[in-house]
Amino acid sequence: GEDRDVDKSLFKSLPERSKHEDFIRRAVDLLVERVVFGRTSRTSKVVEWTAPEDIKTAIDLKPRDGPVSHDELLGIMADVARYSVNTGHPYFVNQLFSTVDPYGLIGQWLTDALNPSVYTYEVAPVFTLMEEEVLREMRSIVGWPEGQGDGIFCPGGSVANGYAISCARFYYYPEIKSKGVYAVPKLVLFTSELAHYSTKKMAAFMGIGSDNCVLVKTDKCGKIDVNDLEMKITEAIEDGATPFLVTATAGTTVYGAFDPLVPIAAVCKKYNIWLHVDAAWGGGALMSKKHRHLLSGIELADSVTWNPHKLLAAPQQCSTFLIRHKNVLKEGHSSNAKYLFQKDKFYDTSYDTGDKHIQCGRRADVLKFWFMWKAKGSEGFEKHIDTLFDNAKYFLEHIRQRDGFQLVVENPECTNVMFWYIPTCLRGRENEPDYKERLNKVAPKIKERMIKEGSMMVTYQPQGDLANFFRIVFQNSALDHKDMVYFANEFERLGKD
Ligand code: ABU
Repeated sequence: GEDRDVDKSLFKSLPERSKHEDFIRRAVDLLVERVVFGRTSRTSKVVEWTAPEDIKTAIDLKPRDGPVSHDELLGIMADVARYSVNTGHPYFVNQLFSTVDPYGLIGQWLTDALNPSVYTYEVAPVFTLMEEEVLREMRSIVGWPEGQGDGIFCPGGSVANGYAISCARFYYYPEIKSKGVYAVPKLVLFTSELAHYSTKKMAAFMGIGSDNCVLVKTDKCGKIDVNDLEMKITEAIEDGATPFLVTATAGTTVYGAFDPLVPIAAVCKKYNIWLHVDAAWGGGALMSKKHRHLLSGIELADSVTWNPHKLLAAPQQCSTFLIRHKNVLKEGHSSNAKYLFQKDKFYDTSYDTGDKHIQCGRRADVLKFWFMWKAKGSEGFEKHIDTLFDNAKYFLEHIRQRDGFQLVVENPECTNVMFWYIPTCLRGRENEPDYKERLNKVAPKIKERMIKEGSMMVTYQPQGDLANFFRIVFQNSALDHKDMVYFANEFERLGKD
């Protein structure tokens, strides 16, 4: 009965339980009032910019020998929130993640309150089954019949892209698992010059070597050049190397470009190469009937990275690796530790799914996403995606018509919009020799002003020969057209000479 539940709770004795219960209730109130709702109105600041030395003064960061009181802890919580970036603010459009979804947040809190580690069914029964169901549904949305295959939640898109390398390599060369890189030919993989840096990084991490991650040219929209891909594959073969993987991108990090998956899949088939699609960013568009054509051909992939914490706005971190081949993850990564994955348990041990991961202990990232899915349904996600694309289109059309804005990519495909803001002092001076050098300084200056005022957060970057330009990213469907006008006005205000 209830008494037994209390005995089994976190708290050993009643006085201690009361003490902790009081603290937790006050802390949750503070979270709700000050963090979740207190800082997300459009009139509050996105960030309270503070220099490192001032944060060090404001918050006692050093762990101390003695405990501090609950009141002090609550004060510390408020300070941590105050000096942290308010990523749930509507004007935080800096990154490929932003808003804190209320259902996602509660799912995350429930996860943390349960404190699971998803490796065996015995310690994570619900999460194990939830993962199975959600991953199957995601595979089915990708387009694999009946959601066939396998998948995992993993710590970020970079790691998911690493799993693609590992699975592809194991698929062609199973001896890699025990004999290592010494037993296989010189392997090369291919991705576009605008793909996420993780593929190159993972090639280095996995002993393939970053030089053997060949970067393929892109066109002016940021899409991979399929002719260049095929040429580079044949060159590698002529040089005696063995191409084994192409990582295409569905939604590149900066331009939001979608590589043409159907012709890439044809090249992969011709040369017997694994096709991985990094849809960490763009994968969410699969939920929309209107926009899923952007990923057409994804069903031809051998594996896919798809991060619900990006376009679908699940809380950080929620990242998946999906694979069409049923047993490769398990066979490629299992190590059968007997202290954890005992085969003589009383239940069906195929539910002990942890051994297909390279991690041991693992957060249950599924619940927050599952809970959001339950709360909104697939149609809620579809509406969210359609709103994001609509806002991006509105912003694009708006700045097209305003003086001082110049687009980097005329027709961006995703919800990233890239542009230069040209202050009046630089307008009409494009042909002057120091124009690019001066333009290069504009974005960092505007960024400094916006951060110091806390009025919005938008990132900038150079790209190849291009001077620093802004990339605004729409990932929060609580924004509306008025916000789009606000952003343009802000660039104009902050970009005054
Ligand atoms: N994969 C992380 C992307 C970071 C960003 O541009 O928001």
